[in-house]
Amino acid sequence: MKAVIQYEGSDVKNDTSSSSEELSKFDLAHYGKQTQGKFSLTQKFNQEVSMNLNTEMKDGEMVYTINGKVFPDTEKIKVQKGDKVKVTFVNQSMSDDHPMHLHGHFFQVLSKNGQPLQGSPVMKDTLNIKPGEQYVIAFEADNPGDWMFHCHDLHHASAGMVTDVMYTDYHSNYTPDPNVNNKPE
Ligand SMILES: [Cu+2]
Repeated sequence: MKAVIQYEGSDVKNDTSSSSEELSKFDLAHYGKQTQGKFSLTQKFNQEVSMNLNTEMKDGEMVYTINGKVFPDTEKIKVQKGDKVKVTFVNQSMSDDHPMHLHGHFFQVLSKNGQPLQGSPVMKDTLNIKPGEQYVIAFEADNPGDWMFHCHDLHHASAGMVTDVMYTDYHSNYTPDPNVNNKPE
């Protein structure tokens, strides 16, 4: 889309398009200077989790699965405060992107398609995983609660691609109002 900006009362039209300019693509695997991040691929983790993301037909409906399961049957990630958790995402869908989003935490991206990140450590709370891609990320369980971990394509989330990070030593005293028709996705 292009829009010409012209100020009220002015006849000057010197706003030219820059659409032919090639802007460099952001590549998170080679962005900035390499420095020591919070996590590394070679360190010890308390847990290593695989999340295979897929698009499947189940009972005649298109669903979006984590390790072949749809929420609430997906495996929860159970943590204790201080745990360091490594997660490997693989997008097995033929044509669906899965922007995976973790509530309440930031994670570091450690590798993309088996290649360790070469630039600055990249911290995110959402990472888009394209079909066929594999990423390894890591986070520290430093924020007790029950947190959603889900695809941020909310159509995919509502059709299954949701799990939880649950702190085993945390108990919420919050009771949702049953009269509020709240759909968490
Ligand atoms: Cu998705």
